[in-house]
Amino acid sequence: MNRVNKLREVLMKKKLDGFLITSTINRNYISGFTGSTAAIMLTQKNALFVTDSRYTEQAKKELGRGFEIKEIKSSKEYYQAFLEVINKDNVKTLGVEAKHLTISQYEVLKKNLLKIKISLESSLVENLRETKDEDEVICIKKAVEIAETAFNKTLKKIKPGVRETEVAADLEYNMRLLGSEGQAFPTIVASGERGAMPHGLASTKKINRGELIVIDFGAVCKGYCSDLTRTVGLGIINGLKRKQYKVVYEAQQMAVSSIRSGVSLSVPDKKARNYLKKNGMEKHFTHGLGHGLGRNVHENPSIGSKIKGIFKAGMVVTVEPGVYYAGSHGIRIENDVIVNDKGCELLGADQRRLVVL
Ligand SMILES: [Mn+2]
Repeated sequence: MNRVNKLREVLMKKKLDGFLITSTINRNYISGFTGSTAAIMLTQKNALFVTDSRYTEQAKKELGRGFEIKEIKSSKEYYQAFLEVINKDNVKTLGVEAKHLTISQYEVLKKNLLKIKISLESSLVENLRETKDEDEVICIKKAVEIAETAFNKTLKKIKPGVRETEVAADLEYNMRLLGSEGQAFPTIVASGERGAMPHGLASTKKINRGELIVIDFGAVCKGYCSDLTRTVGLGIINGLKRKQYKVVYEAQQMAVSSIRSGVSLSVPDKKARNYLKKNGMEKHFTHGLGHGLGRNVHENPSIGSKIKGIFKAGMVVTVEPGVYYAGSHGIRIENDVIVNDKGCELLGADQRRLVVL
């Protein structure tokens, strides 16, 4: 079943006569349109795609079957186009994407669509996006491969006195050369005590001998992201840090081996946390274990000890335990996996040994 029909089934279950898609990513997922300005009004009978003259030709090329394209000249005409469908299909309750509409867009919508009930919905399309089809998996695998290859090249650039920003720039450059459409998110390079900030963006700090460096990065392939974190050392790394690295790696492996379709989303986080606890490190693991990965670098489902729901085959998620020691250092190891019925497939290589440069 195609994505439009899957969404129509959801609307039926939710008793929504229509659904307005305004989020760029959801619109792209449902229709194939890669442009930046358009809205989709979907009902059981119609799929109206409203855009302006900049995108009409592009929409004709990109849209899947079943969409009717309407070109408008001013933003007011959006509402007239919506109203036509609303009247034609007798829409009484219209779902909107509450997470993506601004308050002012919502106000204008209410003012223009006086007669109908507007229902604030969250995650209707996002839930469909949780499980990936084969084509999507190919893109994510490619994005992982690009990120890994680029990272292995960048490792040669990490030397005493090199700034974190230089490492980030080199990594981003290498990913671009290998075909990445951009960065999945701003690259994190956090060395020494900056590593204790889980999301320490690359700064102008110079990297010194004896420091661990947390590098979190991702490539983009056909709109799909990868998300990897590597911790590497420079010079001589003491035994305690090496021990901690080993524990984080083992915690990650335990989490990975617990993932399978049908298992609760809370299980791998608990496995990792318990193992860190046994080693006296769990209070330094200050975030959830991971998250869904796709068109957004963070998408449904979240993977944490308090998250409800189960793993489904086709989900792509990150597994990223980390420990953070304020004033000293941080360690995080992140890999991406695809869930299947027997377990999960690790994308790219795991990082068993601490790489020391
Ligand atoms: Mn991540």
